[in-house]
Amino acid sequence: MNIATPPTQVTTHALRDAIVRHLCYSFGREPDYAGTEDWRMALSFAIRDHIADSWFKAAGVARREGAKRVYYLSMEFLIGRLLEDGIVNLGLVDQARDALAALGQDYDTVLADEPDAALGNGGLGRLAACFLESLSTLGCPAYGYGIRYEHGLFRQSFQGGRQIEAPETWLTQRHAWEFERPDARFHIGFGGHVEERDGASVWHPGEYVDAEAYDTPIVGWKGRWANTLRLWSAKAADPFDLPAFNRGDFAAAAEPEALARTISRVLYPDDTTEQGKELRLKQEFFLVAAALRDILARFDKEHSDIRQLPEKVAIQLNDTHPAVAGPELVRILHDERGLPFDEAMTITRACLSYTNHTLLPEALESWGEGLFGRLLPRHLQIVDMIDNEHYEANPSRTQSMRSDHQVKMGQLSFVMAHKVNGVSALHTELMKKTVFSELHRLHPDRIVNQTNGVTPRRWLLACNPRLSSLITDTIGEGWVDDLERLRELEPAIEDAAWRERFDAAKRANKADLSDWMAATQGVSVNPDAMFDVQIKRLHEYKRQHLNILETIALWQEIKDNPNADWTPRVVLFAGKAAPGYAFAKDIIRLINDVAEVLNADKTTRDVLQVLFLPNYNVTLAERLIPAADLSEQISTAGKEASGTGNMKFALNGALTIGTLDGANVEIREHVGADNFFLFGMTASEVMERRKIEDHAAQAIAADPRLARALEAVRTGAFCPDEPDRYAHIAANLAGPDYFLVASDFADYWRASREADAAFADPATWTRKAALNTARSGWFSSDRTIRGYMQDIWAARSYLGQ
Ligand code: 26Y
Repeated sequence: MNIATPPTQVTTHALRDAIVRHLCYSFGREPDYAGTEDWRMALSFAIRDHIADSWFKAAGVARREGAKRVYYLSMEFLIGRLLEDGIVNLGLVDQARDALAALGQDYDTVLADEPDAALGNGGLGRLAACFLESLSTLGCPAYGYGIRYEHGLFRQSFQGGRQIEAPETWLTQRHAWEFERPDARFHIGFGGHVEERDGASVWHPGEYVDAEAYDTPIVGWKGRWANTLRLWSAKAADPFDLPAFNRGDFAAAAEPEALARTISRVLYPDDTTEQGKELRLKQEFFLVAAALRDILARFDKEHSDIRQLPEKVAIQLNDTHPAVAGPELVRILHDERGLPFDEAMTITRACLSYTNHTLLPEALESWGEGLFGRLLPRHLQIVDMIDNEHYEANPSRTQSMRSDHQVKMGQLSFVMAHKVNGVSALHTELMKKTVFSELHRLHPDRIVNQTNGVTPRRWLLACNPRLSSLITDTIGEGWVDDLERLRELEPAIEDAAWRERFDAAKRANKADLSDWMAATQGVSVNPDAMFDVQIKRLHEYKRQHLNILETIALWQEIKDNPNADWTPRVVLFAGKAAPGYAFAKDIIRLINDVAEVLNADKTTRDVLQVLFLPNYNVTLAERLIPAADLSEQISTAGKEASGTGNMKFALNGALTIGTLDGANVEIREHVGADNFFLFGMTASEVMERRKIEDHAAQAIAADPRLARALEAVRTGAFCPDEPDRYAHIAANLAGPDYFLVASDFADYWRASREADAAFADPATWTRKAALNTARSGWFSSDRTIRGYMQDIWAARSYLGQ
């Protein structure tokens, strides 16, 4: 096979020729008649050719070496745009920019044409995408398995301040990265019955849907390795009902196709409540069944003894969503391949491991046994066998996977995994003490921690070229795949001239963001103000309402005393609320209403502005994070499993204002307590505080600022046309206030004013900001993946083989 020149040696000239060749011969367009999308596709194909070379080489090495593969099963991959990622990782930024310029095209315009693939809700999906990139950077043979949703996360807009959801249509634009694999297609069964024959059980599904693979190569740093993201698309097993068609019943003829396709039609848009939707369980089994068949087919090609499976296969469950992998693999090994049940269990457990991403009770999946048994009758039997086997040894059943006529996916995952991990140190400790306390007592070595990380290629090198060049100028480019080397910046931080360069990079990023907001939102903001940013899914535990309450209180105080020396602030929000989560949607509307009033207030708007940017996605995050001064990580302690946005901000030189929650704890340890604005109760103080019945009323009575801000919300100061619009929010915060907004308010205010004072002293601020960058190296997802490879997967790198 002819492998092309190593990517880093690609010349501008060669790349330009490749672009033109693809434009003409892959897309049938002459350069003079090509539009931006044509150029984007042609450039993508030219880049993809080089990625494919790394990809073939990597696959060849893995096959030749009979390598152990890591399989990351996830219902979500929030990959965002891929073109810049590919260009940056291949080291072809200058060549691509120059080649396009030579063709009369603007690089940034062409890159901006790519749709943002939002096949995920938030943190869990984005983590999966960072992990794939790190697995490739580290040369660990791996596949991501997911679903090729036709519609990703909904598109968000605002009407009268309210969130409006519209379907996301990434696939209607041309997508450059995937290869359809008609030969990788499996029949997936659902329903039917179980037949007992000669002491064995045979599942006869009542219906079938086909899973067809689409492969996207994911290239690592310097193109040294590329792994595969394999997404399954649902197709009708029997595409067409010919007799119906011949009868003239065309709708009935097309029905099998339409029914089958609903499985991969939309991403489940809810990261809070499990509504027991049958379709969701179908999606989960569809992913798992297709992935396991694929994994076993690859194993069978390379090996003959199924008992070797754990030596060659590591399967990671990204939360409980793919948890039916446990019973499904046991079913295949026992029912189909004839291994004794015990042995099937041992092999399965040795292959599987499970990551927990939340302790929120409402987000822990469980299925009614009626639904589960109807859709997966044999699996329900196997779940009961697993449960019995497990509890024969351990008679107490308080954390059983089978209670209240439910199948509990968290417990099932725990029992079927050889390792179970949390995603930050605090979260892992809380797992041991709360949801999994009994199982942890039975299996004290099973729970391990792997604190999350983010890929520095996307989240610093690509999204923040100004800061990246300063870093590379200062310490060389070794930091890109050895992020802890950012520590080498520390001596430079003591140099005032260097700090000025750091500052200039941040200032230019902020100016870019201001220009973009003026152009797209029609709002102009002061780029010298502090950019105070909270971007994440809307949820009461994340407490966007704490932020807006504090902003209201600040506005009221500025109005009282407009001539005082206020630190100018631009408070930015972005994030989507689950369509069925009314309270979260009301918080969005409140923030938009507050923004309207504040931004129109001539006495305050020079020092305080508020903006909620619509349609938060990966691309918007890449724009906002490099321009942020202050990162809001203000969840109720004990509720945010880790957070990963918090890491991206620190890495890009923003200071965190935050609680001791999730990975904030570790970020503060790394960057230093002086460079972090800490406030609020600890997780254990939170639990104590909740025992006080009128905790909110007490907090409000003790804090006139809070009382006044809440009163403004309650009486409709921001919505005079409908004064009681937010009365329920005020009532909640004055009453049950489960997330302790009122109780943390006073300390949040204090920390916020400390941030103001620090920002007013630029030399000090810049030093703190730069120290955040220098000391965030540990939060690379390369470090996280090394941890999984060692502690969970027993997998290795094949770089240089
Ligand atoms: C049950 C179902 C509808 C569901 C779907 C999505 C449940 C949960 C989710 C998503 C959870 C999620 O994104 N969790 C986040 O995972 C991040 C990566 O580990 C963490 O950083 C973050 O704290 C956590 O909220």
